Amino acid sequence: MRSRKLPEKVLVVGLGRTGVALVRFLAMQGVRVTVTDIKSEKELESELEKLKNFNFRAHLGGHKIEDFLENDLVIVSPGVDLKTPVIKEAKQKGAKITGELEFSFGFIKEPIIAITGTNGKTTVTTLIGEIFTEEYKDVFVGGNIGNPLIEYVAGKKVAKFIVLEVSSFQLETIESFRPQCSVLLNITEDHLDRYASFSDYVNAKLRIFENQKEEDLAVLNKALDLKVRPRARTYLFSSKDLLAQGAYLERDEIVIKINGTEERYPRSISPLFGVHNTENIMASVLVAHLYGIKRETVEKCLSRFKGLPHRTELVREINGVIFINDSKATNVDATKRALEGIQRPVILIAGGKDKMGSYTPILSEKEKIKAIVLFGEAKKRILDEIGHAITCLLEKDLESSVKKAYSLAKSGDVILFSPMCSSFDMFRDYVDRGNRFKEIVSAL
Ligand code: UMA
Repeated sequence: MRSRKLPEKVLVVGLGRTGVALVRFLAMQGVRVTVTDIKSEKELESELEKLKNFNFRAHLGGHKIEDFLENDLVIVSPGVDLKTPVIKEAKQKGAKITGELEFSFGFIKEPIIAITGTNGKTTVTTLIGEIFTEEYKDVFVGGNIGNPLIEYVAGKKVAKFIVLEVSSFQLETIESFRPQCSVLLNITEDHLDRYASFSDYVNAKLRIFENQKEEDLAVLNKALDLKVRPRARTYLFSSKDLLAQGAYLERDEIVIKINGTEERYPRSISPLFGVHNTENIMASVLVAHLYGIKRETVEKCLSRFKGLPHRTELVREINGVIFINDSKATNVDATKRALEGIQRPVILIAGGKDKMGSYTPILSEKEKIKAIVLFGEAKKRILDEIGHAITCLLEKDLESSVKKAYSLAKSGDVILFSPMCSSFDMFRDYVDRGNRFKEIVSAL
């Protein structure tokens, strides 16, 4: 375990994955740790079970200002909004507040490759992680992908590289976090239920570059029209334009040009479909080349990486109707990208918790959409925004939506479950939601 001087008393806010990992680490270090969560003891049964051998205090069922003020440090989970009144008050009264990413970074000496973007970041983190692991063996792959960086800090293994998916929520609380290489894939509307405006969301994402120095690396999508340029040496990738330096698509080849060298990979080497995945692959291969990774390693990893569950995942074919699970599509742009990659008539199943963005971007794909079956909290707003242009049918839950979609489908059609919304109105998370979709489809 890596160590450094720690505060005596720490408050952890939120007892999800991040909170559990933080409490474990802090308790192991002998810190007096208190955890607070708005959920009750009953609702947090499984999290508390994971901590039964650790020494800590739990103040559940709400947050109390005293907890924030009597601890030396407050570490908030990424899902906790810093605009929550008790946090604002604590800040005003002088509480020291940080996030898990910044706190964990204080223990790290190893080079970090950090990946952010609205969509594709888990795919790119996994792919870069696979390529680096193939080449260097000892690599930690984590972050927003599911295993927070503090788990690495708490462990015994020393990695040569850390490949980290970072979210805008995690970046909101950084002060010194400095990746050696930062990757920004794309930015489109998302999380407008948390941010006051799109530009607030963009600014949170751009903080990935904040502490980088000239000797660091930045990999960016050329399509991003950024107001600020990173201080780090910047390399672009583009699925539209040819570039003198960086990564681009020329006919059916991905070209990587760095400082006078050129490598070409056939696009077909990867089984992942769609322009969005072409961009994900270009970003990953560009990073691999910037770190001098061998071509054979890149080729091997590209050809064997079949993608991740819940991201345009083929589930089943029944009577010529193809079912695709894209539960991870929690914003409109992700759904649009999934549709762009499908060349057949589509019956779309969508809906869930509304993140208050616009749903109209989906209309660019309306020619291939036969109907949209809607369920969940956001269904009425989606209907109001796009019902004039696409047939929309309202259902009460996921099961009735799948049955309705199947009743409308003909051989050759695709039923795409790509919700455009987050899952929290009816499910634990997108994984739970995607698994439920697969169960329903299996039972048809
Ligand atoms: N809570 C409070 N007070 C509040 C709000 C929430 O106590 O005001 C509590 C909740 O009751 C809950 C806990 O906080 O018990 C949950 O904390 P969390 O939402 O931070 O969830 P974690 O389980 O810690 O997961 C987080 C990330 N979640 C979010 O950012 C919302 C996970 O990303 C990440 O995998 C994990 O840390 C490990 O790093 C998920 C995600 O949806 C996949 N990320 C968003 C995205 O990808 O778009 C950003």
